[in-house]
Amino acid sequence: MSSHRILLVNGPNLNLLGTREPGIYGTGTLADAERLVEETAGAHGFEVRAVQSNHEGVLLDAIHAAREDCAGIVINPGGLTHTSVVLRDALSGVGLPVAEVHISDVYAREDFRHHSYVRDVADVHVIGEGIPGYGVAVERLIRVIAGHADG
Ligand code: CA2
Repeated sequence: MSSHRILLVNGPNLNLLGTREPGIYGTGTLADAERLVEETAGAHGFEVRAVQSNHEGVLLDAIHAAREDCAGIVINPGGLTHTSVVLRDALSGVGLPVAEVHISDVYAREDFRHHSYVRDVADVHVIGEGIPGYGVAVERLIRVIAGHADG
């Protein structure tokens, strides 16, 4: 492993966390999620680069750049989970370990949220555990980075 940095990617609308829909997403904010990932990763000696964007191309550029200096990616793609072949291609293209996170239980929601283009290019899946799920995801991702196949 050449790098001790993790890329944290949050997709469209996740900047709205904590402002609306607390019944689905809770009351925590994007800053809370980012802090949790930083603290959890930091305890294992990893730095975090956090990116949130409402623009797909910005997310793709961040994922491509991770190839140079990151050991793995934690991503909540937001609604792009269910629509984006290009996001999936970017993740498989960089070849880093990936943890897919969803705050809500997408399988208990509308049918269109049941399919994920990211699912089978991710090594770790944490779904429906709220904001604490980001901490679980980074712990499991670091296990994969360290060479434990089961995450
Ligand atoms: O549960 C998740 O983490 C999701 O990735 C969140 C996405 C949704 O499209 C996915 O199906 C599941 C939506 C993020 C939007 O977050 C908001 C937060 C507060 C208010 C409005 C939107």
